[in-house]
Amino acid sequence: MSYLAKPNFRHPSLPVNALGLTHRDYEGSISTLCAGCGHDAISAAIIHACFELSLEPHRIAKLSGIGCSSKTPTYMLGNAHGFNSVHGRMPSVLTGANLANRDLVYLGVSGDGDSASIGLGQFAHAIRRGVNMVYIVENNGVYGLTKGQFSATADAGSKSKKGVENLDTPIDLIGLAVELGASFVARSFSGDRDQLIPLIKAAFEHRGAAFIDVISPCVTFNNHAGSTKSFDYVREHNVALNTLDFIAAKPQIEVAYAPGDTQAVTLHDGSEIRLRKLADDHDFRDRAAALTMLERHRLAGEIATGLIYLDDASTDLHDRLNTTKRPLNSLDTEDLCPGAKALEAINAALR
Ligand SMILES: Cc1ncc(C[n+]2csc(CCOP(=O)(O)OP(=O)(O)O)c2C)c(N)n1
Ligand code: SF4
Ligand SMILES: [Mg+2]
Repeated sequence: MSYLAKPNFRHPSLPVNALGLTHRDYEGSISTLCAGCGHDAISAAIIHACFELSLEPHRIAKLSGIGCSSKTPTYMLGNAHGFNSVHGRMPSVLTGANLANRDLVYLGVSGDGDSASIGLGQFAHAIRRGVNMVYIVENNGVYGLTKGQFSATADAGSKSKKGVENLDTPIDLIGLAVELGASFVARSFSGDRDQLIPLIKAAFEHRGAAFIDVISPCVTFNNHAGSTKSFDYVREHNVALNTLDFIAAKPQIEVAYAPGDTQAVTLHDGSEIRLRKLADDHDFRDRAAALTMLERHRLAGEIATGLIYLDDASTDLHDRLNTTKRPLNSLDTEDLCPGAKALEAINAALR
């Protein structure tokens, strides 16, 4: 059996969101991942973010590739649309689905092997095209599902469980996403729920390619001394750039935030994120500064987390292609065949 259904019973007084749904309505099957895997904490954060945003589960499309990380959509959002694609091919499947039906909320879940190794080209083109999606990489530096080989995000000098040193230069998906034109770029840690949940919520309300790299330790193959993706290493080297609170446009949801030295950013649906800068010098609207900042922390052996880059006036693939505002399955003959007069006008314009 590849999945275990969760029992339906629930506490009668569980809190409900604006849709009258409980947290349980956003859960999926019981996880079959190793106990303590970082990926399960990310699933919990996604579930919580969707519950708090009152997203209608049937309006969410969750897509993934292959890997332990790509299995996780089964463990969340059981009432959403799901597509478990081929290894590294999630971005093109998501792009096609998004073009066909822009009314759904797209969540791409991937791994560092899935996106930085076999799927690197797919990752690059979905990001640079500005596909409206939340793209989450659950980054553990290894191929967990196939028993712990180094992935392309493993740091040079990082040691495998058997003591072998990785000699290759790592790919930093965050730097790459900024370079490629992602309009929302953030990094977080599966062990930091307070930082991760508001980032996921803000990413859902952003229009354009929102990318979140989440360091997610693999407790079975990459959580030892010498690994730079272990729980201990990430806790010791984590430099948070900012703290965030997400303020939903919908009045039913209240979020506490510390007034004072915060900076408010309005997202596309009218929601706000409020950021308190922790590192004095990081301006998340400055693309060039984001790249310099990443390099500075990399050289110091630190992992910069938080909102790294945001273009709050971003566009998405539909804006760029000037596509119809309606899902393709709602178009009828009249829309698709506007008649001889319209055809004559098009032909005249081409003469
Ligand atoms: C075309 C193809 N090549 C190779 C594989 C074998 N394979 C399955 S999962 C995987 C790597 C998964 O690593 P990652 O995306 O980092 O996910 P994790 O298990 O670490 O969460 C590989 C190489 C495959 N399934 N399909
Ligand atoms: S092998 Fe690693 S990545 Fe896969 S479920 Fe276990 S701990 Fe998680
Ligand atoms: Mg991995």
